[in-house]
Amino acid sequence: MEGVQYFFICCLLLFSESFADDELNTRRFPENFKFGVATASYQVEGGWNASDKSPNIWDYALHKNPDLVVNRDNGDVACDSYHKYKEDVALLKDLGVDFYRFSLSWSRILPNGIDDKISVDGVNYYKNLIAELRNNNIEPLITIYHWDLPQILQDAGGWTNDNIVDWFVAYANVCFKEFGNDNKNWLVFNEPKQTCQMGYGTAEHAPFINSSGVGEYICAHNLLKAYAKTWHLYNAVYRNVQGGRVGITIDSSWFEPATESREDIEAAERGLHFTFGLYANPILNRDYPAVMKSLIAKRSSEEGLEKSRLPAFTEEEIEYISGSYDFLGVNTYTSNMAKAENNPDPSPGSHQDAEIATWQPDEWERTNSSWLKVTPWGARKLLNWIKNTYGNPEIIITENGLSDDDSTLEDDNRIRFYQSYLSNIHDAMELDGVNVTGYTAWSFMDNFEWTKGYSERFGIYHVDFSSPNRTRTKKKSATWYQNLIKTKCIVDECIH
Ligand code: PNW
Repeated sequence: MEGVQYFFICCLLLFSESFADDELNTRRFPENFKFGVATASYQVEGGWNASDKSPNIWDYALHKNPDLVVNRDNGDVACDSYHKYKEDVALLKDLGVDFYRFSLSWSRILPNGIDDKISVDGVNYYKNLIAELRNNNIEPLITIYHWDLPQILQDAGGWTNDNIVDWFVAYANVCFKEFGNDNKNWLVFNEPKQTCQMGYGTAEHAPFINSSGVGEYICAHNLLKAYAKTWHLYNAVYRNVQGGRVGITIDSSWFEPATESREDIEAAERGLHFTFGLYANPILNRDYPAVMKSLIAKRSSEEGLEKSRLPAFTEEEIEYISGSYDFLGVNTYTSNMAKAENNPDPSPGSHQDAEIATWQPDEWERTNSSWLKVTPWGARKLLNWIKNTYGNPEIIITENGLSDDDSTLEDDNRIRFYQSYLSNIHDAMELDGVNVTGYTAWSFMDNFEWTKGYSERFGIYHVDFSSPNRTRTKKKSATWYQNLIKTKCIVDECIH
């Protein structure tokens, strides 16, 4: 009998301990902490050939080869926000967000890619959207580039042609000039890793170029130079008159060492440097991460190459890029386990070059996206790593969210997801001193989830893609988020 009792007490303890891990932070977010929601041009706008807009790399690739996407979906109409922006802003107003993060379509503003001709209709679309937001007391947070390069520039090599540095800066200049009086926070790029690794490495995203370990690094190199030049342009020409701030959004999985061995801890650290550090280190510190430079140089020489596949910055470039930010955008979704790869794959590629093995254990809660497992603790660890690696920069979480399959508007899973991630983010702020000033839910509404089309739904508003009207309907999570914004509290009642 005593044994049975003991067994029960043990179970109870174990049970309550695992619950304790899940306990949510019951204090309010600071008064000045800002909440918003996000979208991106190709994922929501539609109007793919409205007025003089020219095709971007997604338009082009999906028209040419519709089978690249689940159900042959594409973004031709998407949520039709090009026509329905007033309705969108009315929903945002009701939701009560402090800001709305959206992106600009380069080929809508500059149909030729270069700045010889500015589209009046393209510029007016964004001016109208921004005015509508401002009239409703919602701050815009503009992403200048969220993956939709004008196809005409891709025809000339896109991000692997180093002329793109000037093409991009000319485009950014138009954006600052046209919209900078009304937009004070700029994200120059969204997730360069996906642009370069998936676009010019593994061919999973437009322009679907297969050049692992070569094209993807040239892309990164040009993108970093374009980024710094854009920041310096703003700094020299616009900052005094417009008074805004310029940063970049970088994403990474958290990498959790599989064991406490030095090899695995270093492997996990390498995972972070090869994904986050590739972009963050030149900007927030100096140059590419040392471990990337040495490992890629070693592997390149083993391949018989005279030069490293990772291009080198000059001293002058290192200096110019270093410190070119006013805040850092971070997208956080998931985690991976990491251990040292004992039999490294010798083929070129940013994944292979890192010489690590990564996986997501079966026990981790799944979502409707194969890569996205629910690991709220990883968000806290990633934030701490950024703080410790880069000297505690100001961070805005520019995306976080989960997908489901369109089966319910009662999306309790999504509410639990947001609660658990926000709880960890709040702990990172309060207990670990990470300087987070804002949070953005991905996404405002269901939208075109790249090669997964409309089969993966991230929205807190539902969109009916079978109706010509693209009817928006509030999900339960939107009601929950509305309350969070009002109370700054992630649970029913906060204690402080
Ligand atoms: C982000 N991963 O993409 C993008 O910024 C959004 O456009 C996208 O809709 C959203 O997250 C959801 O996917 C990611 O594999 C795509 O780790 C893939 C990954 C991370 C972010």
